[in-house]
Amino acid sequence: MLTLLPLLACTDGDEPDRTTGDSAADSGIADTADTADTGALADLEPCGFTPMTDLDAAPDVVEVNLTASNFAWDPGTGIPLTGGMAFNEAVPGPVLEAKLGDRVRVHFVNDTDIDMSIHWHGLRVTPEMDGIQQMMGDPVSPGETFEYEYTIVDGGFYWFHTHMNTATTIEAGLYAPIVLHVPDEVAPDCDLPVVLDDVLLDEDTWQIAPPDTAMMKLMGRLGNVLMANGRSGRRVAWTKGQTTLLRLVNSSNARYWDLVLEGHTMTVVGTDGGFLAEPYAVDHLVMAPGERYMVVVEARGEAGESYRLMNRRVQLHEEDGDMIEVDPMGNGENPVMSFVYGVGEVVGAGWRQPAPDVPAWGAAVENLGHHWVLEEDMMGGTVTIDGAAWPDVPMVDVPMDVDATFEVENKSEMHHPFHIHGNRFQVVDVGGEAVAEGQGWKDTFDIPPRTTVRIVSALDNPGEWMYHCHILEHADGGMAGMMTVMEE
Ligand SMILES: [Cu+2]
Repeated sequence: MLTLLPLLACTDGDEPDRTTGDSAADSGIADTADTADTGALADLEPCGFTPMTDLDAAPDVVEVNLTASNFAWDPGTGIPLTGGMAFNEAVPGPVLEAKLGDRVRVHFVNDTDIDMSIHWHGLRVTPEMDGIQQMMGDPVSPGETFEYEYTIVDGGFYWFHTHMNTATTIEAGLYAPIVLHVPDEVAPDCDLPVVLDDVLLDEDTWQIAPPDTAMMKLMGRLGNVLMANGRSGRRVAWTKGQTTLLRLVNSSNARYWDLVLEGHTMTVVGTDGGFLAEPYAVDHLVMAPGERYMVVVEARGEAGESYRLMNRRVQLHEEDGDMIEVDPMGNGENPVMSFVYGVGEVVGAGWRQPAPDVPAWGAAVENLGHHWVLEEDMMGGTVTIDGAAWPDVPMVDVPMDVDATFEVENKSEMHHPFHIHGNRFQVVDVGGEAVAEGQGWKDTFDIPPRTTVRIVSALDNPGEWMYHCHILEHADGGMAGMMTVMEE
């Protein structure tokens, strides 16, 4: 039944010869025209990225042009998606690069045929620039422009995406990385954003499958093609000895990734909101939709060797009323990208952990800001927070500049990735079990089924902020509310 994914596995050497619409020529994350592992090195992408062009010469100002448009991009099948959309004609969109303290100006043009707003996921901007006020009141309509402007107050790895009809527009390709440098960062040999995504294609037309079924609205829309940086099968050049910083984001509508990198240890050096106090090594990494991790990898392989970045988690997606496994290799591997060693060896830059900006809170904070309850009624087909669906979820009011805990209780049988705009948080405990020290700032975190997660925040960014499940079908279906951080 599922014939698509084996074709896209990057270990295959027998991909059909198709004319490839090169979708990512301007993405900054280098593209390759050939996904087949031919053994040739000529098709390898350099390890790194090119940021969006900065139009302002001032050292502390980043000014860029950003246009959303209908754009047919190729997810690696060789067949461009006619229902696709893109920022600056690239999927993912071009990398927005800045540094702590910079003023960022984005000249946004909506060249699509639907209303839009841009959300800078994880950035502590002002409410007017967050995309939510526009969503609720004055969207950027087709043909219109909007000037987004904000100051960078956090370093690390973030992303931006549309925040209207998100389940449709993010599936269509409207997302891009944000790389924010901190002063004491030592540049690694390779700094590579990797956007993990999936897209659900109709297997007859190889185009984006029709709108969501009732089941998808409850279970989330899981794709049948897995992609890294907008397509399957990218091959990235590595050299023995080099240090790579992988900036990972899960932009999938609903898919949880369980990421492994063959033959290499990943050392987690940062999470959603910047660098950790204590890096830690992992052999796999679970990422909920919306989450980011920054990991460092030391390249230890030999010339000619190839190592796959894989999703080992098997999830089911619905197709013609049947539940289908996305597991082309039949063994939970699901490669999406590979790293291929060239000849030679370098003395790498190594990695020096930048100074973290993470207070040690722990269980000391007693002020309960709010206790949220997430529920999902499978029979009624509804998802709710505090017994209601957007826009009827009661407003949560909390005072500014007060350390407060929040509890998110998941009464459903599904995982929900909970995302809060405007203020950053740390996870204190999950199901009553304390999270180990070294935990960094988060803006998105998994709430396991039948579990309560406790988080803590300093609530230092005032205004009305949205919070919601980052399974986009749940967010669009009403699992979303607003919180006011009130200035005295
Ligand atoms: Cu959810």
